[in-house]
Amino acid sequence: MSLNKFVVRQKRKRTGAAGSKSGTETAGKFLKRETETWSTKQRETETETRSTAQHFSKLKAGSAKDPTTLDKVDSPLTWHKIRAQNLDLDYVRLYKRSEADDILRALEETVTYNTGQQAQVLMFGKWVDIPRKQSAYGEPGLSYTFSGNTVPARPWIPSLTCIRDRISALSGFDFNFVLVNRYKDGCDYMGEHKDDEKDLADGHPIASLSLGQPRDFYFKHQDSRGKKATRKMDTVKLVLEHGGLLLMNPPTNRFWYHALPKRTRLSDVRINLTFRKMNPAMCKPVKKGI
Ligand SMILES: O=C(O)CCC(=O)C(=O)O
Repeated sequence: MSLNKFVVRQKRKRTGAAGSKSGTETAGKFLKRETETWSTKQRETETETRSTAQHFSKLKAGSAKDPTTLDKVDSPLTWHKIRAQNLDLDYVRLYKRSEADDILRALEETVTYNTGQQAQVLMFGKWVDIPRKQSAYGEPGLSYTFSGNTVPARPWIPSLTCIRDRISALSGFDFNFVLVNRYKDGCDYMGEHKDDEKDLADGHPIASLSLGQPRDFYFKHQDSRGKKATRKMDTVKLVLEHGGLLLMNPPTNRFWYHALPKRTRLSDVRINLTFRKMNPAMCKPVKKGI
């Protein structure tokens, strides 16, 4: 399928989480811009659409489960491969709307978010509140350190393990940690960053599941950022849908920054789960008392 057809098809399918009108309109506008931008850069960014069986037969030998087993479970899934230089993404609408609604509801009831210094990051020498709510769950003793903040893993809860296990079965990778980000509305956001911290295991994708308000998401190559840019590379833009799973495969996070920008007119909640494989030997010790 050509890139244009993919984007247009995505546009037709797009609806706001829980039918949000504001979400639908904003996502629509974003995609209209995208259709124009993306059509001019087909040579640089390629997308490809394939079934789960085709998708896994293309993964490196040994890294994925038997594609025939996967197909029985997940045959309706359609994967989209998005590539640019050193960028390798897979996107699939993993959960249908009613399933995603149930998961979002369960997470709203069961996830506990960090407060106090656990909910802050160090920016230019000052502690500032994270512009969203955050938490982490995973194996005992694991933590994730970024921007001066060490987020310890709370013990796994069933509402997260069932998603983790589904994504593991589908991708063939195991995950021992999940970072949970909750955006109360479009004023909450995540700034440009790379997930290239030392405590992340090498060679492992980060699996990002989106629930709730669809939001714009973009990738910018490290050489093309800001005033010190050394070359011009197109920004890769996506809309992350309710129930959509994005796999950020290596080496994407070594070269590309990503961000979830503010969209102040959007009013609905979004929760994002990034399932990760942490390297226990590199995790900072966890302080007691969360
Ligand atoms: O909410 C999102 O989709 C962004 C998540 C993200 O960038 C991260 O966890 O590193």
